[in-house]
Amino acid sequence: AIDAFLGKWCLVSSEGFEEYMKELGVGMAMRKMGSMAKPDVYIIKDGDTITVKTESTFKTSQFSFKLGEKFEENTLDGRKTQTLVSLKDDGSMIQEQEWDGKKTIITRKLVDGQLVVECDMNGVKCVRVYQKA
Ligand code: DKA
Repeated sequence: AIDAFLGKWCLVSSEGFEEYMKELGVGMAMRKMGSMAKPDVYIIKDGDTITVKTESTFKTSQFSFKLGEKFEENTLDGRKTQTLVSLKDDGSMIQEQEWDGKKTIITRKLVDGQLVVECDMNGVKCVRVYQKA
């Protein structure tokens, strides 16, 4: 079921990202760069290891995981989180990040062939849409 997520994706729209980053605690300089970046995201599978690589002129980073197994993630904005990625029955992929007693959830789902990424931190939500390259 993860297979539909695999490939190269290009950001085509973004709503509420600035506010979401602010709620995460991202500083102003990085928020500016984050808002301007139009990243390409590669989702790759090798056996049961999945890698999500985010590439932009501003920064490139990646994380790898196995579904249902907690791991330590170093996020683009420099947080070190305990992260768990799982697949829900409806086919969406849920990434839960926990750090310093805080928590954010990033949900990825496929809608009409596009990858829709929804981020939620304390109810501050953002939606980013990617198109298959
Ligand atoms: C995405 O994949 C968004 C994922 C959330 C990134 C949060 C931190 C970014 C700071 C520059 O489109």
